Amino acid sequence: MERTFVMIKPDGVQRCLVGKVIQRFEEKGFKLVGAKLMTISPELAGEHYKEHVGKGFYNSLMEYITSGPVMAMVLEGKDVVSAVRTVVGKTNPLEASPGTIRGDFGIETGRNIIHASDSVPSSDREIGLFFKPEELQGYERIDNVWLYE
Ligand code: D4T
Repeated sequence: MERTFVMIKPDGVQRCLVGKVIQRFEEKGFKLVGAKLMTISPELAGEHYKEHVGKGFYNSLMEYITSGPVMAMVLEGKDVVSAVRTVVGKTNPLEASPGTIRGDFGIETGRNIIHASDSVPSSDREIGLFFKPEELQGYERIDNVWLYE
């Protein structure tokens, strides 16, 4: 089954949105297979966001993402990469639809609460950056037969 990497950013942790955000994914039907509260090192931040090196917002993005603890997670489910991006909403929270996490909880792109992988190759790379294989749990949700046809 497909997996994706999701991270509640320092603003989401500071604003006590961790529970609400995880609840949305759980209620949607996605399975939480890994989770940890951690502070990202500058090295890990640089690796994670290496595609943005040289962009105008890069330095402020590095400062923001390393400024406090984040909640890193791995979710599993059918088409979970694109489905989670839909639940998360557009990068700019003011453009994100109501009902999405960014649309409901945020205002600015530089404080947009949450990250989610944008493709299967990205999710593989990001899960590998943040989690060791033994930190991911294999189990079956008890409601699995009611989530999947
Ligand atoms: P992430 O990667 O955090 O899930 O965000 P997105 O996938 O939705 O958006 P992105 O890769 O284009 O941007 C990564 C990260 O940089 C911040 N950012 C982005 C910013 O501060 N100013 C900007 O103009 C842009 C485009 C927000 C998310």
